[in-house]
Amino acid sequence: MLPASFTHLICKKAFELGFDQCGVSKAELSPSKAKQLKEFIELDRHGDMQWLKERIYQRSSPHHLWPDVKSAITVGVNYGPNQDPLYNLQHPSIANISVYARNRDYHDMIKGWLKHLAQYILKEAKPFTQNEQIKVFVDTAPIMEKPLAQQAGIGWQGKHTNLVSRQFGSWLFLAEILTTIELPVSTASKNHCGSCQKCLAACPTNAFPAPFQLDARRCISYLTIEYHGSIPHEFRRAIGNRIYGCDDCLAVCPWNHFAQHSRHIKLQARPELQSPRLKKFAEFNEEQFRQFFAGSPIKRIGHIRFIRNVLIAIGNSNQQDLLPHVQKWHNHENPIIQESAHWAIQQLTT
Ligand code: B12
Ligand code: SF4
Repeated sequence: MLPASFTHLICKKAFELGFDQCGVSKAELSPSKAKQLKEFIELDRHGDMQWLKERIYQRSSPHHLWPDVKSAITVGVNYGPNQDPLYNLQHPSIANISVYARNRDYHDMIKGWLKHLAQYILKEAKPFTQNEQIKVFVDTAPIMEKPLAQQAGIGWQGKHTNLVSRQFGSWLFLAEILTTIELPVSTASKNHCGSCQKCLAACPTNAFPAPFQLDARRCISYLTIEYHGSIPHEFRRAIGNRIYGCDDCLAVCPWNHFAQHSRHIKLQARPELQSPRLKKFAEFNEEQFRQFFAGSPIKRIGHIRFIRNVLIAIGNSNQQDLLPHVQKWHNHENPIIQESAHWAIQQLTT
C-alpha cells in the first residue's frame, strides 16, 4: 500500500504542471448516480445527445468502463474570467460567447499536462507496485466527471448540476486519470448550497425542473452548441445574444466571490472574442469561420450552426441597421439558415 503522502506528491506535481485543483478517489460511483443518470435518459432530458444514452452502463461508474481500475485522480483547471461574464448580455449588438470558449480549446491545452502527470505517477509508484496501468481522459470517454470530482474533494455539484469550488467558484474544467494502482484517497466535498436557489432562478429558459436536475433540451448551452436543428421557437427570445453556450447559472453563484482570474493566458478571453460584434460574425463565410476559430472550441459547431445562432441573436437585437446582414442569408441553400434568417427579418421589421 502506498503511503498517504503519495496523494500529496501527485497533487503537488499536478499544480506544477498547471492544474489548479487535484484529488484522488476510488474509481467507483455510488449506485444512486447510476440511477440518476438512468432517470435523466428515461425522461429524454439528453435530447439529441445520443452518445449519452449509448454508453450509459460504462458512464454510470468508471469500473464499468475499465473493470481493473482502482483509483481516479481528478484535476481541475481554473478558467475564471477577468471581466463580468454577464456584461455582454446588456449590449444586444454584441455576440455573447460563453466564458469557456473565449480562447483556446481546453482539451488541447491540458492533454499534455495529463500525460506528464500520468508518467510521473507511474514512475513514483514503481518501487511499490508491479505492472500497473494508467489512462488519461479529457472528455474522451464516457465518465461522469462531476460526481468523481466531488468524491475527490474538488467541490460539490451545485443545484445547477455543475461543480462548485470553494476556491474558484463556478469556473473549473475537469479531467481525470484512471489507474489500476490503489491510491490513498482524498476527503470528499460536502454540498454548500444551503437554501440558495440563485442559479435556478437565473436560467432564462427554465431548464431546471428541480434543484440538481437539468433538462438539457431547454438549456441554452445545448441549444446553441449541441443541437443541430432549427432552434425551437419557444426558446428564441430567451436566447437573446448568446451565440455559443450560456453562463447565467454559473455567473450568479455567490461562491464566485472567491473566484480568481485564470493564471493561464490561453484561457483568458482573446480580445476579439470578449465582446465581438454580431455584424462581423454575420459576414463570415465558411472559410473565414474556420480560420477565425482555428484552435477554438467554437469551430466544433461548424459554420451552419454558427450562422444559425448569429441570426437568432440578430433577430433579438432590435437593431434595424443589422437587417442587410441578415438578408444576405435569406436564400441560402441550407433550410435552417434560410428559416432563421426569415425569422430574424420578421423580428426586425414587425
Ligand atoms: C453532456 C454535458 C453537457 C450537456 C448536459 C449538461 C448536464 N448538466 O448534464 C449540456 C450541453 C447542456 C452541457 C452544458 C454545459 N456544460 Co457540459 N458537459 C456534459 C458532459 C459531457 C457530460 C455530463 C453528464 O454526464 N450529464 C448527464 C447528467 C445525468 O449528469 P448531471 O447533470 O451531472 O446529473 C447529475 C445530477 O442531475 C444529479 N442529480 C439528479 N438528481 C439529483 C438529486 C439530488 C438531491 C442530487 C444531490 C443530485 C441529483 O445526478 C446526476 C449524476 O451525478 C460533461 C463532461 C463529463 N464527461 O462529465 C460536461 C461538463 C459537465 N460541462 C461542463 C461545462 C463547463 C458546461 C457549461 C458551463 C458550458 C457553457 N458555458 O455553456 C454548460 C453548463 C450547463 C449546466 N448548468 O449544466 C464542464 C463542467 C465543469 C464543472 N465545473 O462542473 C464539464 C464537466 C466538462 C469538463 N470536462 O469540464 N454540458
Ligand atoms: S447559485 Fe446557489 S444553489 Fe446554485 S450552485 Fe451556487 S450556491 Fe448552489
